[in-house]
Amino acid sequence: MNQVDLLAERLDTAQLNATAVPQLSEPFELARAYEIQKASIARRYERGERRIGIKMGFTSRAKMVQMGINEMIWGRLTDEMLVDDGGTIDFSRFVHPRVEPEIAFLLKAPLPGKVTAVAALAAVDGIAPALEIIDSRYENFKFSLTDVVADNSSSSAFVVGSWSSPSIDFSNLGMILDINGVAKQIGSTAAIMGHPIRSLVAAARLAEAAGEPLQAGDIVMAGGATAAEALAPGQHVRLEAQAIGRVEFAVA
Ligand code: OOG
Ligand code: MG
Repeated sequence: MNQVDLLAERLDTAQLNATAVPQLSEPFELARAYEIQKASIARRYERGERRIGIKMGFTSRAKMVQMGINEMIWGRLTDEMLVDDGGTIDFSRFVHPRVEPEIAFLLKAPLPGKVTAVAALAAVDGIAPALEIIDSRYENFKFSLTDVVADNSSSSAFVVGSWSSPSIDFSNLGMILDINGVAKQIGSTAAIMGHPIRSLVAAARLAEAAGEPLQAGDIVMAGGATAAEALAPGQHVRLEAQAIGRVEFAVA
């Protein structure tokens, strides 16, 4: 097996078994990290999972500061990662999951390569409050830029609320991440690159550069607006977003 396939298998197995692995440590280029991500996701596709969109990471200062990484990243989302709004996740399926408040886009048209914010908005069918459950496969949730990219940018599950029309001004909507009735993080969609549409513009560029341009029907997660919060069994997690509603799940 070559190095890419070997590391892809290691990370995929860590995800399947919910057991942490050491950081990859060998230095390699960012492009190599994305190759490992692609090979690891290919293993999931071989098991019958289907790509349903992509997620953006480190699109807010709060996330960059929390994890010490200053570069935007992306990862693939599969149907298996999607949790019903109001559903329950099984804590034992994860290593050390965290949750963060996001906004999701649903596309009604392809979004190739370099597009303007106006063109990106025109391709959006709906926007929704969303919760991303991130779970690093690395010990102690510690990683370098290339480590996290190889690990599909910590993607593990996500919950999407009801879709609203993108004609709503979503540049600065208040967000409250509440766990067991306590507000843990308070933020705004403005924390996502000043306006979440910029995250979609970047997503279109990065997906195209990887040879997988965004398609109609794709979901794009814009990235956490605040720092992430650790999850534990017994929690009930809810995001209340101004004007576009709420989304929630429980941890068993
Ligand atoms: C990496 C994933 C970052 C976001 O929304 O910024 C991310 C991580 O923090 O583990 O999903
Ligand atoms: Mg995220």
